[in-house]
Amino acid sequence: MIDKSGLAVWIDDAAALTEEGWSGSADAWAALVGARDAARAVADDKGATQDEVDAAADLLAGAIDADTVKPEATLAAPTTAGPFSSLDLQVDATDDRGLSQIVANVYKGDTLIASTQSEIADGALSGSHAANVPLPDGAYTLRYNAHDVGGNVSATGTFEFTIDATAPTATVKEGSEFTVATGQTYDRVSFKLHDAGKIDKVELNGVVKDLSNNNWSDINFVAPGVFGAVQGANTLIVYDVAGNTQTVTFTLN
Ligand SMILES: [Ca+2]
Ligand SMILES: [Ca+2]
Ligand SMILES: [Ca+2]
Repeated sequence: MIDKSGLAVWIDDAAALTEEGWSGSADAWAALVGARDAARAVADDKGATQDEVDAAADLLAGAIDADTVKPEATLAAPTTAGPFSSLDLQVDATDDRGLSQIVANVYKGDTLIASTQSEIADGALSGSHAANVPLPDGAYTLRYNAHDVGGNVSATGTFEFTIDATAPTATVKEGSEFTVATGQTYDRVSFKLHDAGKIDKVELNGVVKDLSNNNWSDINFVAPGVFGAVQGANTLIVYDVAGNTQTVTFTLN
């Protein structure tokens, strides 16, 4: 005697489900419809064996029990809008059943500039995707999400940031009140500093002088004993807010 009672229960359960009410992926719904129709055929087949009945019931049960819960993706980095000399990103994700992929794409306006992703092995319940993306100077939008093994996709998060990959400039200021040159060396020297992404600070022979963050700045009246300056060779490193540097060497008398 073939027992089809278990199969009948799963068919009833499947009949109660509608595509409109289905919160899972389209692929999972298609699999459910296929399993449901196959189960009905087996139920109607008077010649079906118990193995065929049990297999149809298992297939339908698995399709009904599909993963219908979306993963969640969160942006771990960046945490500020920059500017950065390049993009260091990290997206963390979790899922109730298992992740398959985490994606982070960089857009300029509506144009995709760079796509990065990590495959998550073995359906791990949590995962992380990190990437470094070199980009030209400008304003960008990061869009990121996570996919689970059931084909569900998390909400897509967005984050605006700017890139400044251009080093600042340092120009010797003219005028004897600022700069006194004797050939290739100086009694004293002053610099005009500029950066489109704003000057942050200078470092003179390892001595850091923080400057208010502005596009234009100055480092004036550098002479031995001032700001870490010494007689002989000096090294001035100018930093912008993004961390790009310009190194200037000069000799003081
Ligand atoms: Ca899921
Ligand atoms: Ca810059
Ligand atoms: Ca500063």
